Amino acid sequence: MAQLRFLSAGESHGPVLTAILEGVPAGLRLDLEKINRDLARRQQGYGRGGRMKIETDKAEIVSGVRFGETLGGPITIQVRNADFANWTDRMAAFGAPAGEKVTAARPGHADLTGVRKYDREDIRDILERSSARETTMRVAAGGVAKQFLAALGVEISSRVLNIGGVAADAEKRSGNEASELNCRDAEAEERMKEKIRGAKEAGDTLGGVFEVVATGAPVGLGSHIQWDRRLDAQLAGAMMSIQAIKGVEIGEGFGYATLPGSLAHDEMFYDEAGRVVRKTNHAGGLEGGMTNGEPIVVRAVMKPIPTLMQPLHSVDIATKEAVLASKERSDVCAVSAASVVGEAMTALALAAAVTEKFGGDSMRDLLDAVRAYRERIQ
Ligand code: EPS
Repeated sequence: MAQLRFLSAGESHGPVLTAILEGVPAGLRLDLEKINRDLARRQQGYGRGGRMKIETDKAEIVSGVRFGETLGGPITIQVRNADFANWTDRMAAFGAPAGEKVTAARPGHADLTGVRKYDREDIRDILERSSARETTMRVAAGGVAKQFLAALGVEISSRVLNIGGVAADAEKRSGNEASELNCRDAEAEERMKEKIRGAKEAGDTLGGVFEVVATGAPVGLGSHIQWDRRLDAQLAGAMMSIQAIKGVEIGEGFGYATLPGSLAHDEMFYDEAGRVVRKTNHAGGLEGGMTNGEPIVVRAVMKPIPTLMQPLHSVDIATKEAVLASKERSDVCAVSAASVVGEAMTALALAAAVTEKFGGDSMRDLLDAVRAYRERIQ
């Protein structure tokens, strides 16, 4: 079975971040600049911290691509951490330990459970890997998946819908493209920024909601046949795996709780050409765990970042005393960055479903298979 899979490696302040993406068919022409544009979009966002002034993330592809085309083998992508220059002693792979241990756990972070589970004495051994810096590699690998999907006519976009309780007008689906928060509602964005400024002054942080939409996906990705083959489950899992995400909904999602069945489902009609059309998309493009041809709509909620400049009550794992949680340089709000990561995870989940259904050796065979299938179900 063709499988597209992805691993990331690297610590937040280590020398380099790496992704290995396997299962991309041979013969896909890749544009490195497009990947780098997404990496830059992930770095932007009102409310990001000082680290983003240090980094200018750029992808280097070191395997699986030759003369701009994929070879069918694992694609290895690397992004260097510019900040490593300031951490060479504290993040050295070998040599004597340097730097003070982090011992005050942050509520809401992997810190406490991580040191217990992995038998570490320094919370840094946990936070370096649990850090959302890792999402750089999701965006890099997702950038390849996006270009793969684009060859089939699938386009993926995102927008921020809520930050700290300030909601955007969900009807505004375009406009305000130069947004600093990836928000299509310019007026709401100003209020979101004000809210972020207020949180920063108070030493606090904010979460929010973003939405990812994928259009043009072939009908019938995923399957109703088995629980783990349902694409909605795979998409939800992919989205939920993003650091700080605490809830995911597809289409109407939690809104279904208040709708009667008569208003909840997307009625089917024939158009003049005899094609099945829908006037609504409550299902968010997925019925029975399969794509139904409508736009795929996934929303996720991100909790506020757990690193607070006005720290919460916590415990010190070395002294066993009550302390305030550790303060590290961090972001006040990273919801717009998470929305770019959400695009990448959606792309990776959809690309895996495409290769599972249509095979994954060469782009020529895959595109032929997609074309024949689309003709059959017309
Ligand atoms: C993060 C803490 C901050 C963020 C980081 C995620 O990093 P630092 O500790 O170096 O200031 O900037 O995000 C990124 C580096 C990134 O690329 O998104 C954390 O603890 O999760």
